[in-house]
Amino acid sequence: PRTIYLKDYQEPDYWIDQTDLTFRLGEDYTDVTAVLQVRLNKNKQHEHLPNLVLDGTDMQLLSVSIDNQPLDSSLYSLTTENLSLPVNAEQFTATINTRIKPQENTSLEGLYRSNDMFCTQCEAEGFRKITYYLDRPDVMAKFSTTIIADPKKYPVMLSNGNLIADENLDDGLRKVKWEDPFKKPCYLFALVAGDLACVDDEFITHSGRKVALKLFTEATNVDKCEHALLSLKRAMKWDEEVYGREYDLDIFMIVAVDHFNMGAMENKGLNIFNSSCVLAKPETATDGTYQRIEAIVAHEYFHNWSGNRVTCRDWFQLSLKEGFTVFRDAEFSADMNSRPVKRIEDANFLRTMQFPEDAGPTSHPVRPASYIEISNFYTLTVYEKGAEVVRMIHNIVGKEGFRKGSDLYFSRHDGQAVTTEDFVKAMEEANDVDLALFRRWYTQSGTPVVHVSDNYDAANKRYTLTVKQNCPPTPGQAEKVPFHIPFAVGLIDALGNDMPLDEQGNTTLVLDVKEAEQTFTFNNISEQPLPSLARDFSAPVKVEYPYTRDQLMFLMSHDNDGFNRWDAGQKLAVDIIKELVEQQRAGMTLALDERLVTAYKSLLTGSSLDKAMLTKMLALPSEDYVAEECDVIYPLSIHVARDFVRRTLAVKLHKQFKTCFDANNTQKAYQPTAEDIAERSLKNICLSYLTLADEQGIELSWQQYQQANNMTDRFSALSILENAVSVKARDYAEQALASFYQQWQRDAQMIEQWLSVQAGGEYTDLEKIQQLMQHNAFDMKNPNKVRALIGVFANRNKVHFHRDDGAGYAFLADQVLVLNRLNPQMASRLLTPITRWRRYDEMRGALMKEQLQRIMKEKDLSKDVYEIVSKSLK
Ligand code: HT7
Ligand code: ZN
Repeated sequence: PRTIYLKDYQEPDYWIDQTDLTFRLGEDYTDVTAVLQVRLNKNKQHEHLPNLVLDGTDMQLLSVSIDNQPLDSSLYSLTTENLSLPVNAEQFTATINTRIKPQENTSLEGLYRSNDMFCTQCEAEGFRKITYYLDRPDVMAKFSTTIIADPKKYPVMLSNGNLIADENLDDGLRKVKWEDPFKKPCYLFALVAGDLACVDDEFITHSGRKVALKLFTEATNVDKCEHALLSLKRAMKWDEEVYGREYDLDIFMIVAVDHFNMGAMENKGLNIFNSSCVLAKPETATDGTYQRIEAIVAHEYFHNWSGNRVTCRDWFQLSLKEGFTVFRDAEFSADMNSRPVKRIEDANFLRTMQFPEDAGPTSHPVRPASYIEISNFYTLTVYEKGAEVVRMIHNIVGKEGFRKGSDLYFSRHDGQAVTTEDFVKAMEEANDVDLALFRRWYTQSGTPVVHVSDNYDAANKRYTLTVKQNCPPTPGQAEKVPFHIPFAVGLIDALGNDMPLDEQGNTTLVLDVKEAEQTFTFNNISEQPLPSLARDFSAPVKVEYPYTRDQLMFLMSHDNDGFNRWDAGQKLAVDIIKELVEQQRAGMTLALDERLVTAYKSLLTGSSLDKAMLTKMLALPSEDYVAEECDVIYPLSIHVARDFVRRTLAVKLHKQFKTCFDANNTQKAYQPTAEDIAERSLKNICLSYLTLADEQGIELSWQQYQQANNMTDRFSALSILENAVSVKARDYAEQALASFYQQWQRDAQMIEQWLSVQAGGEYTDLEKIQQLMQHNAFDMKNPNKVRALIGVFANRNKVHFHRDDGAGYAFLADQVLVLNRLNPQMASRLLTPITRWRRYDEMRGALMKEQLQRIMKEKDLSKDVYEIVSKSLK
């Protein structure tokens, strides 16, 4: 397979100004007519008129004509990837007729079927499976879409923009026409046809325009639409208030589909959502689902400006829209819920999931320099680290400065396809700042490590911090130059108060770290302080400072920065768990440092933290995060060590957990408000500790499972029971799973939950997973089911996936090979856990590598899988 390089970018030879599509949707096949108004790109030098080379794959070409003159097949050339047409005028009309088979399309790219409906997914390069086209984001055209289909089977027929014609044809078919007044790249094209119910709402924009909001779903789900519509209206209002961005069409539609490779897609005026990311009602959705829906609905809506009105020049610029939009949705969620808790969740996610990517074989910069298959670059680096890069700019230029920069960016580039460089330039120019060094965040991969040492000179009341940065080598980047790191610092006195750090009395200063080594001096510091470093996770870096366990306990109860207060607890727990991992590996009896018990006790009894924050503080670092902090990963030892800590805390603090549980077990009517979500999360974390302590805890969970008035409480109880060891708990778990299935077998999202709670269960072995794959509930062609069963098993069920004989890895490789043919995007994503083989103990590393080599030998490897496997073996 061919590697594509950013350095080779060139404008296209031709532009397409207008694209008129006609779809005849049939049961066996669909015929597509594309009428393209093509114009020579005069920015480029041409000695003669080059051929028009269109992208296209997996379809049958029926006919082509240029300016209404049919072209004989001897006049054009056709390969499995391109159609090359001769050109003899600077402007012309190309008409292309193709036949496609959505019914057979299991890749879920292009036009495909989900249950009984037709739908599309064109980002990144799916449009080329619909018709021959210049499938690249810098080619922006105005589109019209005509859909002809049987109205009995497909009473709803949708596309981008506004409905401009609707007629019944003589042959019993119906024809509708949609027109999108905004020019767009083809990746934002969408079509949906099916027998769908619609829930209507409306939004009045800042300037008084009425926008019709429509959420389409299968009729059985109309009672699950309210939350998404509420979230949408909140997002529309927030974007007007915070960014001055108003919606631009008179209609905004969302469609829920069951078969979808990712969460959702921001097609202009017609967002398509994975059902699991849009549908919710209290009986079936957990608090986590409610919050995820709010965030994803907002994310896709925000793309209307950051992505659609201003789009990407090429796919190397993906973070231009994704990093910026993730930053926008994170700020929205912070405003709707708890800001410090959202920051903790995001930073924790980045450190746990993106840091390993940045240190692994597929490590790449936020703006990658090359790719084989662009679908492999919808990564945590492009999305989440990209959002952190935007956040750093926000912090450097300040809130008002950022608004000035975004205003300039949107007005300067409206209707254009641009680069991350254009974004940074707009920020620079609007604020008169120099971001020259800062740009390295876009081009260098890897996670910088910041080593901090300090010195207090009591005689001169002077405190110095010496900051050294380095970034480990990553594939293709052996040497790095220093990053510009905004490093937010506070100094804490012996009583736990923040010290003033400058004449204005500021207690947090952002140090501009720009060199490999720098020293910063603080004067008038009256006593030896304890530093609070990288406050609010001010940069996506690892910070090394030799805190003692006592100092971490002090920060846990005194740091005024919410993120660092939480992080002190994480650091303390990681340090203790790592010590236990060593004890376990040495065959010693495990002994827990009592200080962790003391710290947790004071959290439960004496702290003034709000409930959401307290829940975060009471959660131990995940096994994945501990693994990330280890030089060599011994997954089973980490599991045993962490489990030992949980059980010891559960027993020693039983009384405190019970008191906290009782105080928060208020049995209110369900509402997904931030306050109630926090209360439920605190209650349920207490319940999980109580269940570890004794049989009474197990009875309490069983009671909660049976009596809960909402899915958050019911599902928490189910998952606690599913992971509890006693015979009684196993019996309750079995009963609960059976009744859960009985009740919800017709609800797709509930079945996904049912599969995932089992897949991650401590007592679910590989044989049980294989049994579940044969169950009616499972479907290899449905990505949600694959993620829920196979994905959760490989990523969360550490005990059974990492079993000593390597059968877990062989199982994963088998499934990747099946998916390689059905759905390559899913196949390559599923591979991730074994690509990190170098991080594991020698035995496991070798077993994972063996499976990668086996996959590599497969004859028809997709580009998606080939790229990931070959990079992992390099
Ligand atoms: N922009 C959307 C990306 C997306 C996607 C990419 C590849 C394959 C399938 C996909 N479905 C959606 C989603 C987003 O970030 O908003
Ligand atoms: Zn996005």
